[in-house]
Amino acid sequence: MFLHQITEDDLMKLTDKIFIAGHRGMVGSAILRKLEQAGHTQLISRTSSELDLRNQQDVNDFFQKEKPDYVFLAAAKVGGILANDTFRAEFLYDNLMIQSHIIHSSYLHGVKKLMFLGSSCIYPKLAPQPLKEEYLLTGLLEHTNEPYAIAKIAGIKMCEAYRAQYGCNFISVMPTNLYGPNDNYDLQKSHVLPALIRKFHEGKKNNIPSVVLWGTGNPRREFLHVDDLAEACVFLMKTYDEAGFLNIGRGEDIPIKELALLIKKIVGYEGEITHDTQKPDGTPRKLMDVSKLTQAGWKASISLEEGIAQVYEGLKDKEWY
Ligand code: GFB
Repeated sequence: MFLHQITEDDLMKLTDKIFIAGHRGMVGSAILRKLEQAGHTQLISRTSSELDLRNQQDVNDFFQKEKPDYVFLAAAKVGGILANDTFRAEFLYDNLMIQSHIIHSSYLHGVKKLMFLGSSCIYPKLAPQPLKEEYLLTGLLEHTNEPYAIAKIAGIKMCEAYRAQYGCNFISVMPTNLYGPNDNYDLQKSHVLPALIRKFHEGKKNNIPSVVLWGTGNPRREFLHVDDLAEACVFLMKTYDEAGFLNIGRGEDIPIKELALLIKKIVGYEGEITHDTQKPDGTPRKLMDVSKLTQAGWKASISLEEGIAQVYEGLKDKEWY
């Protein structure tokens, strides 16, 4: 399919077939909710037991059969800093396989438009802040999540290459750290925000005198609610057709130790906070420059405090609650 002048016919219609890869994950389920709320009726999804995205033949057979018009590539093997550093081979192999098979089959079967979702960890560990899209590949990556970052960078480059050689309208977006419904609360594999909500809650419930924070608490992180991300993704799928990828964030960050105090307050935990400095700090900072996104016409709206309070409210069904 050759990239032609984008016309009215190319805009994502409510009756177009849309494949959300990774629809049970935190990002995929948020995009699915947004599309359903907008009135889209032809939404296609497969669980990982129905379709192993690491199997090229199965992915191609699926595209052959379903012929989606649009694809949100939100399927990935994801995790926090410890999971990334522990399962390095799986983070590289699974993500390379999943994204390569979906991007290639989307090309073979004439998908109108594909959105590839990456992550803010693609940037060099010590890049200037806030992170501009042009800083990609200008320095060494953070060791703990290098396999995942390399896979995501390969996905960006694959979308660019398929646009250049085949005229595919494949776009890439790089969200900052995310939180929200369907997050992972496994204390070894999760990201910091859900981990601290669970630790402070269990501390309060079981009267535990102190909660352990990994690392020094000095790194800074930016957090975006996944419903904000999903809204940005649907907006950009309808309006953004350029070659370059886009950062998606809120444009402000917080030191981990302050995040801990905020979550402690929201949960109502009254004990102490101690530091396990044997655990890695990871990247000192990864604040996204969101000026390209702002120019594209989208801005985040859910504040960190209201977002965390809303997430905490929704956890009552968890077995550890
Ligand atoms: O969220 P997190 O695991 O991932 O860690 P990254 C962020 C910071 O929080 C690190 C600290 O400095 C952690 O040491 N932290 C403090 C904790 N307490 C905890 C805790 O109980 N659990 C966790 N997990 N962290 C990830 C990348 O990096 O960012 C992924 O590894 C992905 O590939 C993701 O890019 C968005 O923000 O450091």
